[in-house]
Amino acid sequence: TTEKGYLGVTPPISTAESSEREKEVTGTLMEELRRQGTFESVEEARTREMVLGRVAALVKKFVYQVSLKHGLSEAAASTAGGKIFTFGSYRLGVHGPGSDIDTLCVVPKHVSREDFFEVFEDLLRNMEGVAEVSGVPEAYVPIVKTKICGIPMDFLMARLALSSIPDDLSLKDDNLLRNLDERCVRSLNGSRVNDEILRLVPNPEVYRDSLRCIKLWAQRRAIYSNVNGFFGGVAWAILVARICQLYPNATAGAIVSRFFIIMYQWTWPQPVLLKQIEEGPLPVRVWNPKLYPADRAHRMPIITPAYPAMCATHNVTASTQMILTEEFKKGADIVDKIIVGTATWADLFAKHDFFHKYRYYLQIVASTGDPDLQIKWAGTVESRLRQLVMKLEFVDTLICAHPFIKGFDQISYCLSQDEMNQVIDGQISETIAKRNVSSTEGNPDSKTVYSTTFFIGLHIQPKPSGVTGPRKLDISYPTTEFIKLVKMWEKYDEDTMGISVRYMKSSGLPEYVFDAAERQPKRPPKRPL
Ligand code: 3AT
Ligand code: MN
Ligand code: MN
Repeated sequence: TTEKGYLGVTPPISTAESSEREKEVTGTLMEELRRQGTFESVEEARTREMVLGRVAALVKKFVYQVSLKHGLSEAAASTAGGKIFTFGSYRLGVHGPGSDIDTLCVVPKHVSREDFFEVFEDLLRNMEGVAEVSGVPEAYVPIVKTKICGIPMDFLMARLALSSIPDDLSLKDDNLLRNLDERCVRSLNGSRVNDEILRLVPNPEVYRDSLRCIKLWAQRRAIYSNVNGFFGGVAWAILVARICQLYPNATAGAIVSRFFIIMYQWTWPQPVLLKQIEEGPLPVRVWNPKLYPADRAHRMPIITPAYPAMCATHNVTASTQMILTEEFKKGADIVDKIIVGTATWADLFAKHDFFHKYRYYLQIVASTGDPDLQIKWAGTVESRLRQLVMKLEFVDTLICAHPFIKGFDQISYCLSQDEMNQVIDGQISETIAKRNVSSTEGNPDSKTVYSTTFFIGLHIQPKPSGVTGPRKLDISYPTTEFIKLVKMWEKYDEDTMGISVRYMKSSGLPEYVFDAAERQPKRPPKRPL
């Protein structure tokens, strides 16, 4: 801890030990987390460590080879070093089976980004147990994705202004960021944020168990998604860390129970901070609502603890705030019942009811004829859905526009232009849906359409009593504006990419949104007149 005797921007709420009952429910929580399959096997854990050991050696070999290539002496090349830092769920210790290992490769100044995407990628390809290496050097945060011995890996790279990278290098010093390329600053950020979070929680073990619970709950409730305006991994990690600071001696069960009630009652837009925001050596913006109107617009600000401080939740809209708040309340009620023994942890992890919750939905379909292009086009449409949500929020009779956190991918084999139009429009008939690739092979008219379908649930004001006839809801303006907006994408091409928005009753939802166990109860046909 620090000179003030506690971690965080205020003193703790309580430094008391947890009660016997809280300890008891912590035990049942850990059992439930195991039952839900959130932990990896001992064998997988061993594989991860082995893979990380080999990757650490590979980065050193990479730096050594590139150093020689750039004309450094043998002696200088062998002291040039190179070090890996993990971040993401693995670093926090809350990863599940199948999670990736997010790995930052830190290299000395004479090793370039081009070297990383040529030499390092090549070294990876030739490493034993490596499958499918794919580099995306042009990304906002350039990345190499691969799988080593079955473990998915994400590699970022940062080149520091140092001639060698010692094994005991720490990334804590803000001055390391001086004179770096912006992509390197961004690549360093994830790791620096994670390290700060771990430094700022009083008890890492309690923190990990609590965060594992909250992550599972948020995923099940379909509110784990940064792009759609809910909270992403970093935001959840910071929130749980803040509760841990407020109850430094509590067990995980107690932290989780305090989490829901504190988050439900939080007086937004008061920000959630793990430490005071600091200025630093770069000419970059630090989150500051007093100075910047854009920051003032953040509804539920959760601020990252490493310099430069940023808001991890700038995507939250009026609707997603409403939904998050409602979920905090539901969580608080369930946890209260768990403490008194009238509910179980399994109740907390119950699946969301998004596709049963609303009477009306918007269905948004992004389509192309090419699987690689589809990923980019669907990603673009998804990243703009928030704009549609925000425009819908302006519609008078609409209380809430609830975006679902994932799109549904489909491949359709069409035999006519008519069928293609149906798919592009999001009306995939049973005939098309059931057709498979083998039945269309050799047919010259067959066209494959890749589509990704997103849904927005619409909570519409009930009709005032006494008023008859359908409630008017004019969504044509938001819809048209949204379609215009996605078509402004620089790679948009009218001939190869489709976008459609359709308004539908819940009875029109496609079968694939439901689990086998929760097939939508088809209402019996009305009695004939
Ligand atoms: P998993 O257990 O891997 O699902 P995670 O929290 O590790 O959970 P990710 O691996 O997706 O999640 O992300 C880890 C960090 O990587 C979080 C963020 O700092 C960074 N990150 C994720 N996606 C992107 C992205 N598209 N661009 C830049 N940084 C990203
Ligand atoms: Mn990860
Ligand atoms: Mn990742």
